[in-house]
Amino acid sequence: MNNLALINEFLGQQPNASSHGYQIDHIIEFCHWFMAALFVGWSAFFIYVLFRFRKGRQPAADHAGVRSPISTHLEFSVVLIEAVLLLGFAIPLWGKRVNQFPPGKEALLVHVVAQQFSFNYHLPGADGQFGRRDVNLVSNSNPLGIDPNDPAGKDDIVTTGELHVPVDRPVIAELSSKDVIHDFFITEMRIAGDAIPGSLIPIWFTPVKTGTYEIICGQLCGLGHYGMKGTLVVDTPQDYQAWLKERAELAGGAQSAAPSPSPTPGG
Ligand SMILES: [Cu+2]
Repeated sequence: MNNLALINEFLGQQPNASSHGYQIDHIIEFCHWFMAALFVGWSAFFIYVLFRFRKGRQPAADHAGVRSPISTHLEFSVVLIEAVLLLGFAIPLWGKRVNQFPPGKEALLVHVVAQQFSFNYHLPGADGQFGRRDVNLVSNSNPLGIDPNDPAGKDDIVTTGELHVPVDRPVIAELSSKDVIHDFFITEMRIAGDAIPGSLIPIWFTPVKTGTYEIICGQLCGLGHYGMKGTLVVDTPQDYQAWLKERAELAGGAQSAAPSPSPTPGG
């Protein structure tokens, strides 16, 4: 990390843990420095004006105002820099995120279903097929309404609160919501996407550092919004396989034992 990037850290940004995050960090870093320069410039100008046009020196108003063209040039430069930031960097970067998804087999596909006030995750299990979901089958013990008669859903894994993914493999999270608009936001992965009822919205990222990261809801979604958090654990491939196995065993046990679901926080 170069010294200029320290402004992001100074302003409280979490360290990046995704493959594309450095591009976003560069833009944020440039914006911070640009805003810092504007802040210093405008503040200096304001203080100068207070002093230069004080009543003692300027008893009568000058109706012609400023004659120097410098302010016009400065204003134009600010607009130009902002246009370059937006059209040259921000929009192309966004275009890459939404148009260049990793090809099917390479990425791990997870269905993320948001609800007040937690995130549920649906994984396809060993067969790689997602079971059918039906809103009419949603219950406390079946939060995603997975059809028990669909063979593809038999080995599916459903978890709430904690999601594990392997390091260095692209993850596509397909976002949806059971109630209101939520936002699936992982700051370290430099990714966020709204979860909107009636829509399936895919987002993707590639984690490059193992560790535990916080997932937060980025939309004010109700009284329990503050507590709508989850955990993303980026595992080594071996740890990830172990987690999958553990979840699969739990799911198998759950079908026969049918334990009561854990309460959701703030709900
Ligand atoms: Cu929410």
